[in-house]
Amino acid sequence: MALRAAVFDLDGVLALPSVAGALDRTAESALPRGFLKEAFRRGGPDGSSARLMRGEITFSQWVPLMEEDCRKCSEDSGIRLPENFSVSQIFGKAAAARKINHPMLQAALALRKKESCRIRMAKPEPQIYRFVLDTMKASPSEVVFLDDVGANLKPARDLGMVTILVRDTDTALAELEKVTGVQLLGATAPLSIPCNPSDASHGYVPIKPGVRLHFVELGSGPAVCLCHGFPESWFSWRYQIPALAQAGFRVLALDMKGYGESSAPPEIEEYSMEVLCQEMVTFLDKLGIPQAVFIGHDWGGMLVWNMALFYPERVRAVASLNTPFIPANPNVSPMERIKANPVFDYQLYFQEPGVAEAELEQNLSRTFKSFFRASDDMAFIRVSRVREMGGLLVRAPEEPSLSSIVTEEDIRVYVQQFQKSGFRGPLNWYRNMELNWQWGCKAVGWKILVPALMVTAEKDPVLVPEMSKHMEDWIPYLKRGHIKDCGHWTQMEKPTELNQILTEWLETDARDPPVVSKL
Ligand code: CPU
Repeated sequence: MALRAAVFDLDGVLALPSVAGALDRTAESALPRGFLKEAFRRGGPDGSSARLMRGEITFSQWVPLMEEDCRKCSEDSGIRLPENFSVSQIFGKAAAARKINHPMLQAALALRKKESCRIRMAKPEPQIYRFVLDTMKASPSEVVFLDDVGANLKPARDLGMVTILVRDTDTALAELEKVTGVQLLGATAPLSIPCNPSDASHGYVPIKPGVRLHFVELGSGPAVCLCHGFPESWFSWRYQIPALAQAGFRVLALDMKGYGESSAPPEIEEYSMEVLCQEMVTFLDKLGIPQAVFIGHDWGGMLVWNMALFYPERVRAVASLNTPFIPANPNVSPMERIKANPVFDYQLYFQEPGVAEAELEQNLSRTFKSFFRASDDMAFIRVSRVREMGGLLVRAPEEPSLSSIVTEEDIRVYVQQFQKSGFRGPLNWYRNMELNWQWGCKAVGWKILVPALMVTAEKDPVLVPEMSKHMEDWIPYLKRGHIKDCGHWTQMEKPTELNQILTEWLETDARDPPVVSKL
């Protein structure tokens, strides 16, 4: 009979190293082999460890009981416990060191079957195997069962399941490949699973009368604020939110001012960098967050560099995708600079209130399908000679094809987000060039010394990597990431590559608590 279900043990198979394995090593170094296992088994099905495995008691309730079991085993066997013996330390360390076994989880996803619940049974009790079969409505011969403990495989085998003893990931995956006929090896890329708007936790922070900021939150640990660009949404971080939360951070993905469920006041000056940054500080104040890591893309990137420059005491670390940090030049007005670069022509088109709003709001689905395209997709918008052509979307078909970087459902989310406030607030971010420059001139000569990361995208036609070449002059300890074959929409075009860069940087440069809290 063909296999229909693969059942993966968690500890030691989907998460590594196993706590049991760590136990063995501890026992090898400090205690005779088998001592801790013996203590673990003490009391049989009514013992403390069996109750822990069935979820009847918590880890912290179990620790003193296990200490007691160890003491009794020591008395019975005459084996002396080491002086600094601590169950909490042994298990706590092992549990903290555990990491998701990505190739194995990737294989589980590839097989697209998963099963997990608290059922108050523990392996190798025979009922748990029958429970799995009932839940999956599968017969034993349709199931392959993976565990790193041989004793747990026996009842499965006795029932007629195929079993795989997991000693190392590659060998186990090779066996799983053989029995399922599904290619699983080589699928080692870290996961990038998007989050779904209706499953997310949504928060709302009142900033000042008439202005609130909306955000989606996931995870616990140091706070990480994700700031999107034009014309996007908190949803642009859908692939990053679960990955950064999984890496041990409290992720807050904002709808920036003017977007989605955040307020969108009509006045242009409400969107100057100075006001936007002040409001981000209020956002932290009202949530009681002394410092956060700020990660921004596009206009969000511009905002996070300014946060690092003007409010370094609130910035644990800063990262920008695509947008370089270029200090204001007091001798060159911003309009002069924009006019000097043909790819910024669309920004001149954006200046007249109402014009771009009318074009971009006319058919939201067409607007987003035209914008959100991969670097190698057919381009429907051109950023230069926009005024001369009479608009941004003049070359876009009425029904643009769907790019590989979005689904129809993704487009529906963006359309729904923009139905509330349209493009006026988002376009107002472009209409404060002079004010932003004056504010930026106050910081001439200042350096950014908080941990910083610049991620360039090889094929962004506007924010080209070359623009970032002088950043080390102002950010001497800058770290860098670069993503090949990536256009402007970095988070959705290369989620796996980006998640890898961000999690590695966060783990090394933003993990520890801040040295000082300035609140
Ligand atoms: C161009 C035109 C329409 C829609 C999207 C784009 N971002 C892609 C680029 C939009 C943008 O203009 N960013 C600013 C950010 C601050 C620095 C200058 C560029």
